[in-house]
Amino acid sequence: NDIRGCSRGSLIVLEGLDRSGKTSQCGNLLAYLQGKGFSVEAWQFPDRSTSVGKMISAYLANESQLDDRTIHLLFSANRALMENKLKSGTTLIVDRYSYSGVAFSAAKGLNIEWCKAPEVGLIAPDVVVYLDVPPEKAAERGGYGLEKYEQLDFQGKVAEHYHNLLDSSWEIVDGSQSIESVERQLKDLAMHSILTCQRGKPLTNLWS
Ligand code: 2DT
Repeated sequence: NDIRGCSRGSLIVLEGLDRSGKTSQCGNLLAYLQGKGFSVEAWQFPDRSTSVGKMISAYLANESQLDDRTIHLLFSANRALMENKLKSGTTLIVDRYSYSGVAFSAAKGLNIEWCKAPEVGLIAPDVVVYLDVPPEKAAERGGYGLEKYEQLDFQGKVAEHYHNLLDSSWEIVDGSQSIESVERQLKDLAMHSILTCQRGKPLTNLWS
């Protein structure tokens, strides 16, 4: 039973507030798993390289205005297909996914079920790692940039919505710990998830 080949890859999602450390931890985890010889890719949503992604990017930079429902649907239209990648044995480490979609839009007051609807049926992650950092602490980390959602009061609402979305696939990691400590926990969670998928854990779908 070669742990590096044949069976499907794992879908590992990192979620958390802005400045929670997701992006650097995704990079570290990618390097670690590649070093172990796994087939692995790091993706991120929004994918700003596509034409829809460019519209999203302009919106986030306050260069365009869109109705809250319109931007929600653009984020949905920006999700890429994962099933074939996973089935070919590649593990995906994904920086934000549908949970960001629901938490950020619901924080603006949109109906939660409405927010989930366009993403019913997407592949569900095997593990969602939530990097838990209090909004105040995240805001202190070198400050926010200039993007639309990077404001303390709004991030507080997003955090509440994230907590309402928790289910059994979530692992909460205290993102206030040292980078090394967070990294160690992520490696363990990722390895565990990859092995479970290799042993035949079936793919499931979101929000059903
Ligand atoms: P980054 O700073 O990580 O590039 O995120 N967002 C993201 C949504 O509102 N809906 C979504 O579906 C996704 C994936 C979170 C850019 C911002 O976009 C928000 C922060």
